[in-house]
Amino acid sequence: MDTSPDTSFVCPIIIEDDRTGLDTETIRRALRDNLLYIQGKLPELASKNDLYMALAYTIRDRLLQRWLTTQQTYLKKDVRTVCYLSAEFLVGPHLANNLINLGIYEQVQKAVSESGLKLEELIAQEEEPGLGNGGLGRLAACYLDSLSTLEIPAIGYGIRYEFGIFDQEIHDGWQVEITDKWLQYGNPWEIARPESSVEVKFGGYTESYTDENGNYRSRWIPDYVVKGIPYDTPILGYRVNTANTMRLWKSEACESFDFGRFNRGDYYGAVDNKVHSENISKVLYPNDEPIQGKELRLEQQYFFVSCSLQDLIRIHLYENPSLDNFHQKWSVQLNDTHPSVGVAELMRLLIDVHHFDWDKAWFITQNTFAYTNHTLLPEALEKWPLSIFGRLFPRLMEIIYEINYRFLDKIRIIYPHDDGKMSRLSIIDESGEKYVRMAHLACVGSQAINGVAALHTELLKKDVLRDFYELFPEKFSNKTNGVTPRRWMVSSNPRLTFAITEKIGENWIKHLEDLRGLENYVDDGGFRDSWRRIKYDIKADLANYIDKKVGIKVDPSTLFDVQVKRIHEYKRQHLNVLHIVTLYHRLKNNPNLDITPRTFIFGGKAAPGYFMAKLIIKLINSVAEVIDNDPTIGGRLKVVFLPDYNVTFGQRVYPAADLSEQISTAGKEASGTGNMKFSMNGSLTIGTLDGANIEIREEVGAENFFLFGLTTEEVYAKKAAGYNPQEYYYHNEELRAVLDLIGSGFFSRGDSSLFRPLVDNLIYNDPYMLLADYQSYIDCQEGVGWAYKDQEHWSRLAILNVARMGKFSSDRSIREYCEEIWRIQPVKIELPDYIQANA
Ligand code: GL2
Repeated sequence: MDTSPDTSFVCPIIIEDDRTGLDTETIRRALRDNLLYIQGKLPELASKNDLYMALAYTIRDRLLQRWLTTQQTYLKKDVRTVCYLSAEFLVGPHLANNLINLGIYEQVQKAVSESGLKLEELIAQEEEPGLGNGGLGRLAACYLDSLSTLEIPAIGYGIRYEFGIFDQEIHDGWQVEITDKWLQYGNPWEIARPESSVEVKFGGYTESYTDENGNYRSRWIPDYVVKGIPYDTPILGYRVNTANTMRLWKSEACESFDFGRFNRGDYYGAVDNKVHSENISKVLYPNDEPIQGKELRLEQQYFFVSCSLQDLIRIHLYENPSLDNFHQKWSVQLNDTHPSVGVAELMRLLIDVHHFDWDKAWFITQNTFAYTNHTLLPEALEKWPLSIFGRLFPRLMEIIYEINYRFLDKIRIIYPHDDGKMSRLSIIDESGEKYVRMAHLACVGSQAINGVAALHTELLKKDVLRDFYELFPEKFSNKTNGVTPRRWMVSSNPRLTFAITEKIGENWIKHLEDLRGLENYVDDGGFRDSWRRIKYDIKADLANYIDKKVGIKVDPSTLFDVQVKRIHEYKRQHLNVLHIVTLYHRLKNNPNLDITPRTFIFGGKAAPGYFMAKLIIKLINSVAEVIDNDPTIGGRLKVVFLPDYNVTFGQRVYPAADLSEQISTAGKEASGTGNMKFSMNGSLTIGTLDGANIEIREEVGAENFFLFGLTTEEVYAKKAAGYNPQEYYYHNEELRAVLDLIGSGFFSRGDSSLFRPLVDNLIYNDPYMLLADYQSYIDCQEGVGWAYKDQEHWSRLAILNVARMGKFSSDRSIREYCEEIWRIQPVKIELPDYIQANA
């Protein structure tokens, strides 16, 4: 079958094409058409999902010209392109975002309502692609949005997991994981490109041979070969014509059956290969931090990286005579170490397939890659046992040995007789069982290394990657994370967007620094009034949602105190619980105590194998139940755990929060990005000096931020001096009462063993120093309560928070990457005349 482009086909496109028009009437016609001809449904039998699908196809049609024109322009202009390699892209639902970016929300709303439907209901039909765990995957999605909006040539490469992050249900207070079947009714936003499939080798052995020019070469004879099929999704920028591509790879067997085996009667053996190949892109590993030792995870990483690099090389050779200038045309960003095997794979492709000599290949490789580190947790630094790595990728193992050998040769000259240095820097960890250290491979093979918030980058330099920093300080820089205001303000908070735009125009959506203009209105009583009304309405909507979802009635006039993020001990959801139990305990002792009524809202998934995180979820739900059923509390405290926290739910909850909980142990959260989303939507932060909290506080002003807890230095010092949580337990009566209450079985129907592991862990171990930060947190929360009572004052702080969040747009982050790491310029995309321009 011939799948190459056939240039003899000439067919002009008609101007008033139903697939490109942006006016209400054309959209209405197109919607009806797609319902009939794509969904195959008559209107009277169409389900909401059919209508959603018809609308999604209608909108996708309007992206296609922009997308194809973008790709064509890139090819014609032979541009430099950034390629973002990420094992996760947590993009969230596409429909509403595309409507906003195209500027046709109102037209579509009208077109839909003329057909007797509600746009919001159709938007709610979309099954979100949960192809990520949390912050890291969501950051990749925000960056794709900004890359397109800033008109930067870019491709995002990842894995098209058939099953994304699990859906979470709560049964009897416990998390239960349900398979995420996001593809079961089809995905209208993607286009499969089987004609661009590539093959990836696994296992087997290598052999050397002499080529026709007398050069020694290595050949990889694999055990099996897996096919990667790309699925493309257009990512449109905000009110620009640029639509970049997110290309996700699905794995398949090269042959459906191994006929040799089949004929020999080994039916199961023949099917085995197919099953194994398809398994590679089957499921996202649901751990927030790297997974150690799971062979399939390593296969996933190599699979998508090899597919992507082969794809880049093919695109490159389409426009360029050789790969000599590969590094001048592509900048490949490694989103954490998950894709860092790419360093060895590009070397292999250049040397084995394209016959470069080592030095030239290494020059190109080093100048192609850049590496972002996303974690400070030592246990999260990814390393793979040599035994697994070498068995799966025998040729890459040889290449890594060679890279390491040459690298250590240089180190020996710089630091003679320093064996400690050598073993600390080595890509191979030889201290016990041998491992490949992925961060070391990434550092050695990249031209730039960055952290994701100022503190994080400093700690990388001082601690985690210290030896590398000493060796090549010029490679290191900080790129503080950001989030896209298109999704996290415009799409998720239309009421606030309207109120802001009414005052300062709409420029802020693309230039978030312009929010500063809001400071002029902070003294305007009328503005503060409407600000509060808006917040109240949004909270009332969330209250309805909570009632529908979990059957708990909450009062929108109470302080909405929210912590939504992955459940992890270092994020300290249980510190939040200690505060709740403290308030409860105080109210029990003094029923007339004057406290600010609060609704505590939690959301987040625990890794399925993470016992303590799951116990924290159970604790939250148990405390919620007891407090809710205690008439003496009289609604002054409510605790809600909302199941299945995801992007869609995030869009609902950030706008409704009054208080954002960012309470990780200082020095543990690399950056955080939820902290930014809350603050942009006018909630105040209670937080430690950790990750991007520090920069948020710097921007919004110390007086507009509730700070508590130990600093990173204090944490280190306390640990070094032999931290003993029991001292806090014995010296702080209230803390002891709270821990004892939890340990006594009071919240667990008398079962005093249930929360024992959690309580004991705090009293005798407390690795995340909750007890050390407890009093400071409780005092700070008291300040929050008082501040909230003065609503005028609170609104002032909230407005100032929003006004000063300009720095945290992902547009700013992407500009910094472009200028300082990628050296890539924007490229304007001009649509052909017959396409109707954006609104
Ligand atoms: C994380 C960090 O934990 C988080 O602090 C950071 O904001 C994001 C994005 O840089 O990256 N690292 C990581 O492995 N996950 C994160 O969310 N999963």
